[in-house]
Amino acid sequence: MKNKLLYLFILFLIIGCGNDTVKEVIPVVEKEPTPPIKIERPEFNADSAYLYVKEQVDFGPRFPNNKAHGKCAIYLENKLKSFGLTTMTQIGSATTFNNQKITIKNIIGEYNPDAKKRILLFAHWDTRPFADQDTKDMTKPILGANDGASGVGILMEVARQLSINQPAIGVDIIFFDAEDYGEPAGMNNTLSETYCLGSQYWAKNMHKKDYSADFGILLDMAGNANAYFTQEAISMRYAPHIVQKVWHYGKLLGYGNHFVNKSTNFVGTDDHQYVNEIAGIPSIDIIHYERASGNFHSTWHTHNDNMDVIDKSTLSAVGEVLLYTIYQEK
Ligand code: AHN
Ligand code: ZN
Repeated sequence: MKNKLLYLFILFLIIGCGNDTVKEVIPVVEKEPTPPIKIERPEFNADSAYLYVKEQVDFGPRFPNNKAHGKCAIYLENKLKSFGLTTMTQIGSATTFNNQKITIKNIIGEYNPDAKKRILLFAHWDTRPFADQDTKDMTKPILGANDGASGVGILMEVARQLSINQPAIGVDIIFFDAEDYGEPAGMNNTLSETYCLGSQYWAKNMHKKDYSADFGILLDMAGNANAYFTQEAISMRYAPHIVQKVWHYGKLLGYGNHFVNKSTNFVGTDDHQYVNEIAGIPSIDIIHYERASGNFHSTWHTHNDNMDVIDKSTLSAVGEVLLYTIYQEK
């Protein structure tokens, strides 16, 4: 009885109140927070990548026909072989812009040589025989820690990881020679063809008859701190879908600060141009863009391109994105 009265009283209260005080009660359902996308981060050891960069730099400047170049070529092939890749050194010849006859050594490693579906990873391993962007000792050769050794060091650690965690596809790694024996700027307008002599040689004389890969990724000057990789023009012309895919993975892994949504037009060329145009493999270039100058890294073609430039967190970012890309392919 007492309860009934209470109900009536409450009912009376509700009816008696105006619309402005009685609010429709919407049940609040606690919304589940959207779970963060779970990304399986591939294993990549920046310390070993750094060591592979340093071991190259420790040989000294490495340009065609010099002694350190010969020693480093053996080191690179042996290292790839030690990770279980099928290796070879492709020997070729070329004439440089200043009429030097050079022997080209392209170092090649195949992972899963019988797999039909393949991707190609590449970087140049030679270093510039002069320091034309420096203000002193311009005729002396540079160490090329970033311009040369960085891309190779990252790919070497990628190769080591592939031997531990096997991918579903085949992966080819090529360290191109004689990328950086090109003519200094301002001499003539056929300048760009004097660069990338190793990749031009390979594209015209592939190491296997009818060699093909689904796509290619070039690393060049990808080891400095705060690296800023833009979507570069040659990559966007020939392989925009690969740029989009790799940059998307970069963001997924939390490296949107490196893999930025900005397109740029670099001055000059790079090895991927010939892999695209002669070998017909859609290929992209992961290369740092210097915002202050709109050019390459500030130490480019100077004696400051030494181990001080190399940053382990950049090596990790690039290496993880590459491995993630490989493991996503089926
Ligand atoms: C030119 O300067 C024409 N190309 C630059 C390509 C390059 C040099 N990448 C690294 N070093
Ligand atoms: Zn260079």
